[in-house]
Amino acid sequence: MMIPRTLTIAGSASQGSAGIQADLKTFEEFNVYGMSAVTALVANNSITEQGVFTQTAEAVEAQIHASMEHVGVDALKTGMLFTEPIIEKTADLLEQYEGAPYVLDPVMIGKMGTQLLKDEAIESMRVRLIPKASVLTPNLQEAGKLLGGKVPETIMEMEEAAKKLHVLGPEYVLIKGGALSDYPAVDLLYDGKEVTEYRSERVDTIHTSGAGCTYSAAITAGLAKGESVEEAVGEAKRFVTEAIRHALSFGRGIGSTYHAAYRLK
Ligand code: PXL
Repeated sequence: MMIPRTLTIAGSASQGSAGIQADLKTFEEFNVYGMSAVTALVANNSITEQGVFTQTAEAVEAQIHASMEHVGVDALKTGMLFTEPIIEKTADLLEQYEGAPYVLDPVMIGKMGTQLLKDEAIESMRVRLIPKASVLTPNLQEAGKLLGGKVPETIMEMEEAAKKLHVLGPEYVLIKGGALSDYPAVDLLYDGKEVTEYRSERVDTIHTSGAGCTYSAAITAGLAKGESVEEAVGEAKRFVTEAIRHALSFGRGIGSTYHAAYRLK
């Protein structure tokens, strides 16, 4: 039997809410085969991300080769990449194995404030990876950093940022407005011509750890199945909204999105 094959190149979030744990759980929910290349280990809990233990670019390379050569990949995503050498290596390998749709989630800062991408690596993400992306999925803060400007504060500013990010070379930009607390949860998808709006009601919760990872993993799963970007984003938005609505309030701080909520509702 064959099922669509997906790969996440991302960090391990020990708490289980974000990173490769969120990605693999989400892939399973979409009935696609999930593989991983681990870039770093983050020892996190609901209060703090305590330690970041990075992997070498060679370790990441060996893992990516294993998936690409021995199984094959129908769609992939990147999450926390952390260092410039890891970004450079990932970009080299994407050139070598080009073809599969690629979702770039430009993970920069954890919910508890830990830096998950080194400042000096932002330029290499901009130059080497963003032009290769089928879909770039920044939140507002990440959009501001990638553009070297201010963080968008209105839907109009989100639209401007999406258009500027598109100039960097991805096929689509999906800018996520979850942090705009005066609005429903509005995300904008821009393909270079048209802006499509995806809207859900705002769920009143602080327990959103892993929401961005889950969203981009769900989009990756849809693309692996051969869906269009518009279809994959629509389904992923519904999936992540349920994961947030039924979030799990573990610990004393920020709890986890519930990756199985969509199936169980
Ligand atoms: O949610 C962002 C994120 C992504 N990847 C890893 C993380 C986190 C947040 O903690 O630990 C590995």
